[in-house]
Amino acid sequence: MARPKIALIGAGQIGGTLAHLVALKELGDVVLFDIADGTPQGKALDIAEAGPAGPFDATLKGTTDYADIAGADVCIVTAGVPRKPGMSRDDLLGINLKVMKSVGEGIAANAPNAFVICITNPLDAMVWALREFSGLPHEKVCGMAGVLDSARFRHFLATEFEVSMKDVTAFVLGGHGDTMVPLTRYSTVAGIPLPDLVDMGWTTQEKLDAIVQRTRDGGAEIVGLLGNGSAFYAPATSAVEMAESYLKDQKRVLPCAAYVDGAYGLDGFYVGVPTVIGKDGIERVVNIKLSKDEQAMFDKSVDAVKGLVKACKEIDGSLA
Ligand code: A3D
Repeated sequence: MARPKIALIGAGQIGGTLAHLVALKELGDVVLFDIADGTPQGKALDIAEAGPAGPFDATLKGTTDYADIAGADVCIVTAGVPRKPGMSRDDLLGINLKVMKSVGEGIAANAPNAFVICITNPLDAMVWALREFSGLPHEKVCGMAGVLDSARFRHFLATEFEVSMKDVTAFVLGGHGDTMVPLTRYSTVAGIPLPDLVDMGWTTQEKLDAIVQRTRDGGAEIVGLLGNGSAFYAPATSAVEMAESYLKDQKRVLPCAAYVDGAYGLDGFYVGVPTVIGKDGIERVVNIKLSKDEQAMFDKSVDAVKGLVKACKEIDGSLA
């Protein structure tokens, strides 16, 4: 059986890390695409040369020609520009919207059966635009944010409790931005919800509130430290977890920016929700019951995303 083909659209910081992870995990052969001639070819060759020592078997090709992604099983999109210190994700909208148009058209023409994972920011609006430009089925186009946001939450919690990250689960809903909604009562250590752990004296409500805020600001914290780009190791690892669930039909329950039609009071909208990812793409949206406060936070987050989608429509008339 032929190995799966994984196309990485954008060969920058996240794209290069994705290629390395995909190869190390032997998930398939990699095509790295970018408009900056030399970058995808150089990174593909460098990673291919790591194969013998890895060791891993995978072919890697760098390209500036969309024809090379033909027949890809998975496309992971990071093309565009990242944030600089002081910028919000939303400041990237105008420039990255144009990039989504060319990427959407390139995928539609060459890899229309792929499962597409968008990472480009502002995430929820860009995944919506990418779906519109590509015309692919909604269940085959999604965005990576929730896995990263909940991984950050889990990391902070595991550090606070001094337990293995493997035993910490976390639940994050909503758009990928300052309005994201980390849900403490659905986040646990070995099944024990966080509010119970506060009652048990494992931490205080104040410390928990600070961790929730740090999770919301997780991207900005890295942007501030790096000074010239945004996070890439954790985002790439998170997207690979989603791609693996699709390729191996694992049916993992993972939060991601998915098309929600009917659940959460939404009719046809991309936002972060828990989903089941399997061989058919986003196979299910998990519709949990929210408390009044949680629903209010979720609605605020949805409104922020709606504002960005509206801005996309104003910039590009073909989206209206
Ligand atoms: P960077 O290292 O700049 O890589 C982006 C690459 O895209 C560069 O190599 C560009 O040459 C390339 N590119 C630009 N325009 C095009 C085009 N039209 N077609 C193909 N390639 C193009 O950025 P990065 O890898 O650090 O980040 C990529 C994106 O991910 C940015 O928009 C970030 O804001 C976003 N990001 C999202 C998350 C989420 O959790 C959603 C986290 C971190 C970064």
